[in-house]
Amino acid sequence: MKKILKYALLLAGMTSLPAIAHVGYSGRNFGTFDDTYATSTRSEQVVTGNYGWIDGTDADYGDAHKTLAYRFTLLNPTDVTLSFESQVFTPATAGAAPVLGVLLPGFSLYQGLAHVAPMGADYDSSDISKAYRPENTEGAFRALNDWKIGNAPDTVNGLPAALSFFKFIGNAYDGTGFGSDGVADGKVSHTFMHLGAGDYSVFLGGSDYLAQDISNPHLLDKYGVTGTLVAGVVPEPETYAMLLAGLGLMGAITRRRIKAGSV
Ligand SMILES: [Ca+2]
Ligand SMILES: [Ca+2]
Repeated sequence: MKKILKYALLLAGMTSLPAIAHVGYSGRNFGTFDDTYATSTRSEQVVTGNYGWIDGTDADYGDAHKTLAYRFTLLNPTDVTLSFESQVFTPATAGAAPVLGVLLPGFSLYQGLAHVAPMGADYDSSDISKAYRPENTEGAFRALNDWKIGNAPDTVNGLPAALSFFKFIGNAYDGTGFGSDGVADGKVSHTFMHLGAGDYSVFLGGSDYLAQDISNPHLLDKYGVTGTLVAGVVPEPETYAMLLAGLGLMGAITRRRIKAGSV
């Protein structure tokens, strides 16, 4: 599998833009939340390959380039639900091809953030990343463990290279394998209870392990995804009761109106 992957990465390197080669959160910052109930959605994000998340569950780690990084910040301890769903769409860029593949999404949540501008972005093949991770690993990404990835020295500002640290909290993935959500429908969701205040990163990618095979005609396909974060304390039961009572009342009024109109 390793040799296959190296060849695949070579191909991927030739066909992908440099901009997606480093860990970045552009377009994928869910925002900052306290314990007030709030939701945030980030749509039309694109990941290459349908295996990026699950490839980081094995002994030789995974390639962070085949994942997407999201971030959010909590000001107070609270619950957070993260949901990801495969999204077929046509990018707004003129002449861009539609993103048609159905992603089987998998993701992991970590405490910590990658380096963000003005610091240099982290990447798998930086000297400091390679020095940190074991030899013969496919990349720095680990789906079920703590992990580190670093940037290059900043020669302009005289800053040394540094490692970012991601402390593993939990994960979920779409599919029917061990530990999956049991239904391969392009959707996965998980609630993390009582997260503390601080910065968090989510790494998302495909969860079809066999999709990384070089013979897969969809090896380098692009997959679209929309992600939703729900933060804060879910409304109290009394609030639900009032809401349901209100809906019931509206339903009764509507039924009465329909009936009245039909007479
Ligand atoms: Ca791997
Ligand atoms: Ca599912």
